[in-house]
Amino acid sequence: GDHPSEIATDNYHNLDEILAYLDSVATTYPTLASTQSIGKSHQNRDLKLIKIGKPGTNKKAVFINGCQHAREWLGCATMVYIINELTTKQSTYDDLLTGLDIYILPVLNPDGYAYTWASDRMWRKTRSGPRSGCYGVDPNRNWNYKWNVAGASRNPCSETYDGPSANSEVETQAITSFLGANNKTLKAYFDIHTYSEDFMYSYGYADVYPVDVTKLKKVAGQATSAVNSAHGESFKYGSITDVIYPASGSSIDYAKGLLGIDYSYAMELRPDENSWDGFILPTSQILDGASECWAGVQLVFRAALTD
Ligand code: ING
Ligand code: ZN
Repeated sequence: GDHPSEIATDNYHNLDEILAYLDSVATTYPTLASTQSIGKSHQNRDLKLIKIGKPGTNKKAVFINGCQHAREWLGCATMVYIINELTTKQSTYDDLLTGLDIYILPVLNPDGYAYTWASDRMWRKTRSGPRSGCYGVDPNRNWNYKWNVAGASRNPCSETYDGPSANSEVETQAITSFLGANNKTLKAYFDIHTYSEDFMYSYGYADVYPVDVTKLKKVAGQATSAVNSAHGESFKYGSITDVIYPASGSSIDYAKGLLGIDYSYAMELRPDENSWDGFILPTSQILDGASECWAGVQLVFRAALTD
């Protein structure tokens, strides 16, 4: 396009395109956005994030990532959508840009994401290994809080293999370091997955709840209403254990349980749970899928801002 940071928000993009887009946004909006590599993947790809916000002091921070699981392409596409919204419609989001530093990591699992473009569209895990002849660890079972407690496998060939040890994956290590270093300012953490249309909070390791579950549940309910109002979908909300299944070692349990980040949520985007090939969402649904997600995320960001 004739604008240096243009990207088609109604299409999927490979890793190189997404990472180049982040740099082009930082170049186009130098006082608003900057990129940073917070580490390297197992295969030496950058874990590149973008920070978006107006200059200021004592700002709160929020963090959101997509594509912890490689095949969940709508998650990465939604990060691109959000970055485009925040940078091209700055007056619409003036409160968020003024009050918050917004950290967006579009592709948490770049090796897996590249593999879904090159070799296997349905790949989920990282690409470390092989162990017992199989590659990859489920990064969302590998975080170092209540690791290997429930809904995770010790089998390296399983889709939910939790790794040889807690925090074994370099990707998990890099993000753990980044979140830990910013823990004082971080007020919200979001992990975006697909699919089955859910808005979830901790915990996933057992049928127990954070001490502030009343607030988490209230804000989740408001955010879910915002999501469903956007395009008439029927997202449900509740704890991971209650809404889907027990799953320990997840990033939101880590963000909530170990770091104590107030508003830690995960979403499962479109389509609903009755779809059988929901990871392969037609491009015609990207904009609606991304914009309804953003409606819910924004509600939480504003709750974090005004809390
Ligand atoms: N679902 C998520 C998974 O890792 C999830 C659900 C989200 C569990 C957040 C725990 C925390 O299994 C998919 N589809 O990946
Ligand atoms: Zn997932």
